[in-house]
This record gives sequence, structure tokens and C-alpha cells, in this order.
Amino acid sequence: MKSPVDIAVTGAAGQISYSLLFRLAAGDLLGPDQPIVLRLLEITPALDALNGVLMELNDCAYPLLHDVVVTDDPKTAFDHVDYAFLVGAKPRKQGMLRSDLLLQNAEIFQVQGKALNAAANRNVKVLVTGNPANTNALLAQRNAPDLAPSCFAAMSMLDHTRAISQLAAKCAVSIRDVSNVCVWGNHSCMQYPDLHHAKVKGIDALSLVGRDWFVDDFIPTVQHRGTEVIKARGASSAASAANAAIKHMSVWINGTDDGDWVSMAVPSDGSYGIAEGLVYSFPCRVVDGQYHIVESLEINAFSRERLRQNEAEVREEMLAIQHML
Ligand code: NAX
Repeated sequence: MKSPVDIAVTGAAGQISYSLLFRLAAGDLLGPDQPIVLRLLEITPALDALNGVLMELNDCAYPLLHDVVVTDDPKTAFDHVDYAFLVGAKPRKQGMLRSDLLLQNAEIFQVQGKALNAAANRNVKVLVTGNPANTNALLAQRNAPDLAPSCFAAMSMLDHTRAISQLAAKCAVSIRDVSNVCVWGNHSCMQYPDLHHAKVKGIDALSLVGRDWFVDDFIPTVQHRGTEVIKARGASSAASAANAAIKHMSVWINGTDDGDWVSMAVPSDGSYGIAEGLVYSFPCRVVDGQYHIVESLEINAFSRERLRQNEAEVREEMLAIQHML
């Protein structure tokens, strides 16, 4: 048997983690012959609830689950981890300004960035899911100066899989027939799901679905899917978010399919005119565990404007927390 790999999950008593932890323990990320240690972080008042989740994990008798560490100390949670899922964040409460939400979450990700810097393995892969995900990832990354910026990403994979699913349904094809979809920008309602490069069975997707459906139906549906799920379910996306987190990390480890790419929010290298350093969702390919922004895609005026709006929003968020970078 291989030696166990340490995986940290924050917000471990929350609803996304309630799906994520069980899939990790079942081997959905690292496969059926890789034992894991789950290192679970929560705030102190949620530790009782987390102990309940621990009881359920134990009750599953997962052969791959070597150990579980439950803690409210970020350094203990990130000790020698190879993978970190930063899911925990403060929810937006009624009457709370977006700027307050940004600041309260900024404190969390500043502390966690420092703890990752001190304790995690140097090649750790850190995926930020907690919102506002792009800016939280930027904060964690900038507070971890000894880790390469490429150790960090924020999750736009749920937006990506939502976009694929909408396109496949419209064309009445299998998910496998869809490729080269991309979601650009911020994980917010501003995000830009783009079909200009997408293919369905190798055919240009826009020529199949038409521009009107793309602009009037597809884009707003993907942008507002999270709100629709809340309306229908009475709670925000959880299992689909956990699935996206596993898919993002899995692609980051194993690479993208030939010819295809995925959407990942990563520190910009200036590609497509997006200011260097901002965490922004781009089409990315992964080779040997390293993501690379797909270069030189043609961007028309329609797309360019949406890329610019997203950059402005991410920049505005960054300015609100700049003193903590
Ligand atoms: P929950 O409110 O169910 O769980 C969050 C958990 O985080 C709570 O148990 C809380 O105690 C914990 N927490 C708070 N501060 C913490 C800290 N400093 N350290 C450790 N844990 C802490 O939320 P859930 O539905 O699980 O969603 C988690 C986050 O994911 C939210 O910010 C949510 O907005 C975000 N989402 C992001 C998505 C994405 O695509 N990037 C999609 C799904 C989701 O909306």
C-alpha cells in the first residue's frame, strides 16, 4: 500500500464539505489504491458538528481513510498537506454590505495563507471555493510568499460544468460531445461563459445554437444558476460544488484531455490584457500538474467588453482588501 497523502478541507462541517469529504474518502480524487489523511478545519463553535461528521466518516469504514484530524488551528490543518480545499467562509447575512463580506472573509484567508506558508508542502495545490473565491484566493496566495503563486487557484469549475451541461442539453448531445467551453473572469454574476471557441462533436457550437440563444439564454442561465438552485432547493449548491472541487483538483493533478481545456481562476500573467496578479478565470490546460493559460484565442469586441467588466470587478474587490495583501 502507498503511504497516505494529507488533504486539508476547511469549512469541514459545512454543506459542501458534507458531500466533498465522503467522496475524497471513497477515493474519488486520488484513486482506489491511495490512502489519505483528512485534516479538517472548522471554527471552534462548529467543532461539535464536525465531530458528528467524523462519526459518520468512521461509520463508513472507508478502507482508504487512514486517519482524520479535526482541528480549529489552521497550522495543524495544513501540516504537510499536498492538497488544500479552502471551502469555509463567512456567508453573506441580510443587510450585510458586499464590502463587509469581503473584509470579513479577507481576514480568514489572510490567516490561512500564512498558515499554508508555514505548514504546507511546498508543492501544495490550494483550491479556494469559499466566496468571494477569486479575491480570497488572491489573499491566501499573497500571504504565502514562500509558495509559488501557481500553487493557488479559485474555483470556476462549477460555472464551467454548468455551461457544458446547458450546451449539451440545447444540442441534445452527450456531455462527452462538448469541448472548449470557457468561463472567464470572476466567480460572480458578472462571469462570462463563452461559446466562441466551443465545439459540439467537433462543430463550432455557435453555428449550432445561434447567437440569440447564446446571448439571451445561455449567458444569463449560467450566470444566475446558483440563485436558481437556492430558489428551488432553499439552500445553495452543495453536491455540485463538491463535484466541481473534485473535478478541478483532479484535472490539476492528471491533466486536461487532448485538445480541450477547463476554466480555472488563477493568478493572471497579463494574458488577454488582464492585469498581472489578479485571480481571474481563464481557459487553462494542465500538463505535468501545472496549469497554463491558453494563449492567443481570438477575442471579438463582444467578448472583450465582458472580459474588461470582469477585470474591473475583480480589481475593485482587490482594492477593498489591498491593505491585507
Ligand atoms: P456553509 O455555510 O454550509 O459552510 C461553511 C463552513 O465554513 C461553516 O461550517 C463555517 O463554520 C465554516 N467556516 C467559517 N469560517 C471558517 C474559518 N475561518 N475556518 C474554517 N471554517 C470556517 O457553506 P457552504 O454551502 O459549504 O459553502 C462554502 C463556501 O462556498 C461559501 O462561501 C459559498 O458561497 C461558496 N461557494 C462557492 C462556489 C464556487 O463555485 N466557487 C459554489 C458553491 C458555493 O456557493
